Amino acid sequence: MSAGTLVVVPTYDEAENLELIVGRVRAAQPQVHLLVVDDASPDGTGDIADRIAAADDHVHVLHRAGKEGLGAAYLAGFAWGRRRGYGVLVEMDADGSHQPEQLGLLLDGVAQGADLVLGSRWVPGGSVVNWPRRREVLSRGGNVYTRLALGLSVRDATGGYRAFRGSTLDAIGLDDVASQGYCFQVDLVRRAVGAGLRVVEVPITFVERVRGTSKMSGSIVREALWRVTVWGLEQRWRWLRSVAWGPGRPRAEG
Ligand SMILES: Nc1nc2c(ncn2[C@@H]2O[C@H](COP(=O)(O)OP(=O)(O)OP(=O)(O)O)[C@@H](O)[C@H]2O)c(=O)[nH]1
Ligand SMILES: [Mg+2]
Repeated sequence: MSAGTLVVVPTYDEAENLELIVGRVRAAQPQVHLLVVDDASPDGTGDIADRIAAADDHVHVLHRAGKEGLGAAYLAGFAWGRRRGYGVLVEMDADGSHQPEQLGLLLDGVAQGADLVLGSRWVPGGSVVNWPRRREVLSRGGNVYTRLALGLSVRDATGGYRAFRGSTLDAIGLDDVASQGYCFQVDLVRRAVGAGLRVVEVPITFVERVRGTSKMSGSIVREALWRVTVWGLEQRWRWLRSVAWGPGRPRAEG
């Protein structure tokens, strides 16, 4: 199974979307496996996932006790996949925003040697369909701020359609990842870049969800803003300290 690919799909109240998205992934890439990570959705998404999994040996389900956010769901899904030896782990939303028909672009990037492939709305060729203006402004603005604060060169650090080589997840150390929403995505990119791994962006077309409700909230945006700011300040402080004292000087605080 070490060469296998696992698409991790976190779900919270996606009853209207799940069957559709699983079917599209199965049709687009019949060899890949899917793991639905459901946080006890009140609308019965978990039961739908169980029913699909019972009829298809490429579909698996991880049930969690309650809603803990996107980041925690992905960490649980990644751990599940790594324990079973999957060599490539993919993040994909259940709401159809990440088109399974474009999954091949991400997998090609890994096959060509990338450690992390980001599906990117904000590189040439990338786009969003049916997004309200304010969402586009928020995403573009958030990405500009992230680039400036963290010195990252990627154009879309907040997107959630990406493929990780398994060794990438092992290398970046997931044990102390605490962030949840958009900043979970930023955190994983910054760790991969910081570890010197090969991060590439491929253009995707992001389609606004047609069914179900968004879990995006003001608190997710605020969490991203303050965490990115703190990471940026920490980076600058480390840089200033190395300029002032040199990298070789032992740290007094140990
Ligand atoms: N397991 C789990 N999944 C979640 C949680 N929050 C969101 N999700 C799922 O994560 C994916 C992305 O969530 P969305 O609500 O689409 O959020 P978004 O894509 O940032 O926002 P929109 O663009 O407005 O849809 C969807 O598949 C959700 O069902 C959570 O707390 N637990
Ligand atoms: Mg969405």
